[in-house]
Amino acid sequence: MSSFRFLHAADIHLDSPLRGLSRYEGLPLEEIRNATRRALDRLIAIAIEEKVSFLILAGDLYDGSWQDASTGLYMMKSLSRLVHAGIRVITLSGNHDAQSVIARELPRPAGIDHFSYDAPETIRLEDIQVALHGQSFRERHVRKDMTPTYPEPVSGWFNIGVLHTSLSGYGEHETYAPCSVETLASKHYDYWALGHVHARQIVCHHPWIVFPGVLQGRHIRETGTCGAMLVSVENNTVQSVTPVACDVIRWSHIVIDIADLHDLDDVMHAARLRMEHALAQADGRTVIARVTLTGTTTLHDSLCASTCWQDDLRSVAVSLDTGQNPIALEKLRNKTTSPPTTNTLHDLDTALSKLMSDPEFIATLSDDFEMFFSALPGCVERSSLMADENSWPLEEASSALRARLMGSAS
Ligand SMILES: [Mn+2]
Repeated sequence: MSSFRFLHAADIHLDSPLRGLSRYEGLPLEEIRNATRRALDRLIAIAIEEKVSFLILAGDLYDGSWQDASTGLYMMKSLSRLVHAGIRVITLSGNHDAQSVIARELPRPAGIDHFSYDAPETIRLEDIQVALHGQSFRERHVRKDMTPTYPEPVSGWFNIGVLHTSLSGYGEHETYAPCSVETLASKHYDYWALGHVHARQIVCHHPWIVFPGVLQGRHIRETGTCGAMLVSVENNTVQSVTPVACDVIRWSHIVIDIADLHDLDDVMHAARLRMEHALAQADGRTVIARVTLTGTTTLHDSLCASTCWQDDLRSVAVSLDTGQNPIALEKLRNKTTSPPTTNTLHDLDTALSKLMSDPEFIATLSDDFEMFFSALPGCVERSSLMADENSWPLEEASSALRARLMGSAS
């Protein structure tokens, strides 16, 4: 029975670009370019600071084949620092860094263990009696559940399953090595160190099934704190699973409903407050924000007519830069709508009246009604829905529509 701590991370996607940024003056490009490397630096620093026994990287260390060897060399240099500090490293390949995807591999120094591509295997840390079970992806697309062939737990030891998986399906994440909480639980391991799903999530506490999430958010759908999980084990029992932030750039989606604002100055003021809040939340990190304006407003037309407000908003962002904690704008979205005007209503009403007096239009409607009636179950009498054989309920429909339109304007 031993006590130790370890770090569980996944989805580093080293050197993958941060996406969706439009270039403009004031965008900290250099900082953005190196974000995934600096997040890895933080992970390494935390591992050393926290004196963990080992680090698990559960797949997608790389985003795909390297542009050049420097990506792989940076990873090896970083992990070697842990080895020198006496911290073991256990890595696994996922879909993005499957054997068939990464054109070449660099030799790994002793102290870094990489799960086999051929079959599930057990890596044993004898001194602390920890058994890690796992298998790397050979091909990018793994469609079958990999867990049935995972080894039996080592009795009396602390057992960890390492797996890159979409579990039973997670929204936008493609299906890889599908499995369920039940199949994972049936292996009788103590902790499942998963990777692939980029949103941090503790799926289950008995056993622990954990996605640490992406190490550094890379686009506007990866907002909020990103990093790794610090796991504390005492007498072979997990005491705590604590998220630790490793990201150096924080993505934030700021949605502002401007329905109640009167002019663009008010919009800028509201945006400033929200940006200040995002910066305060980011704890010294650079923030990349998308600002989306919503709501039904008379400002809609002027927002559409000019792009000046976008420059104004960028200017607000730039003015918040204290020199160490900038906020950059990824994109500005105008999703406001214009309130219906009396003119629009009048136009609609005229169009409706015109249609109702158009015999051709009435004929097509009659066909629709005919289809509707023929689809009704036999027990519904046609006569209960129509005043007489040749009168469709058109007047009722059009006056109901008129009433709705007038109602929305008031
Ligand atoms: Mn993946």
